[in-house]
Amino acid sequence: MKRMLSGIQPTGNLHLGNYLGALKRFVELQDEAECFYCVVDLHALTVPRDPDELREKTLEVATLYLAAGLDPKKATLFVQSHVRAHTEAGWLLQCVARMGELNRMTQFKEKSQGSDGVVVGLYTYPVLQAADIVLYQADAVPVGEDQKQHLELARDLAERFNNRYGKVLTLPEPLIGKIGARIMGLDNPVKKMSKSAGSEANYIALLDEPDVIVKKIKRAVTDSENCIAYDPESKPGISNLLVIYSLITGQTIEETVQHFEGKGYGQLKKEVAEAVVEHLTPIRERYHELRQSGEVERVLAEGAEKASAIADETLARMKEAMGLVPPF
Ligand code: AQP
Repeated sequence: MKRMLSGIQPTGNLHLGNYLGALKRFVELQDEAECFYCVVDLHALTVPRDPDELREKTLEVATLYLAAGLDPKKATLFVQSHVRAHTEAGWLLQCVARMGELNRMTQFKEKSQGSDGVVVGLYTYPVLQAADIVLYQADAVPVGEDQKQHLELARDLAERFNNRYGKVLTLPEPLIGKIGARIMGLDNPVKKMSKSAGSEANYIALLDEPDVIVKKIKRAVTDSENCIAYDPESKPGISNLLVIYSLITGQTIEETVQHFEGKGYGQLKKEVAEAVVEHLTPIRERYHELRQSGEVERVLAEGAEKASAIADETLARMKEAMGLVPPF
């Protein structure tokens, strides 16, 4: 059975892009593979955060994992900072990674925008991400398109480690959906939907109330042609709505386009909003039930124990291969 690892940062409101590009797929994969899913709270520290908000958001993401359908009997759910091996393995891989390859990371360039004020962790976090993955000897990592470059780095680091110190680490493959790997911002459909987008009109949060969802989709930027067709290059807004509808309803893009043939943009927006509201309502309701129950903390404690057992074993093998002296 293949092993998968992935994570989501507790950096803001989890949105439909995170759901369709990652979380929904996490749920599907739990029946096919041995899955480890974490809330990557250490990654969130790469940008200054209010400590209370970080605590709150970490539990929020973990609760959304459960509310969206992840089952702790099938998948191991944990918080990254609860498994100490991550930071240690991160250091070991920093001693394998090269400045040149980190300089090429486009996410760092975008998020730092050349400023001297960014923290060192933002620069080195792709290496910590590589450590997250190799510790579990993951064969595959389900992510959205934006993480592809980081995944390539993780694979390169694992390969370099193995070439230098002997075969210890599994080389991970990115698992990127053919469609939905890049849900675009509603207010700006040429850029990806993002938690850190300036405006809330950019995204549909998984916990948005139905009236908010309807309003945001109604205001989504489209074009002036009034012709429904799937063409991400020339019709990014309409194509984005079609992708959302198709992933939520389980129809192909072709079936979706056919369904909307001859209809206007108003009808498209209405039906997309209805489908999204119908899909997200049970998740939002379950989320609120779970947050009151204390169940999440229990699941995370159990998950950290299971994850640590595997991560500690790989870490010991890495240390031994590198020439560190036991006890590990
Ligand atoms: N727009 C998107 N479409 C499809 N997948 C997406 N993902 C993120 N945005 C989209 C996928 O969601 C997973 C978790 O992402 P993350 O929280 O670790 O960080 P991110 O990729 O940086 O997400 P955001 O929303 O853009 O957060 P901020 O604004 O904080 O940087 C990943 O698998 C990601 O690919």
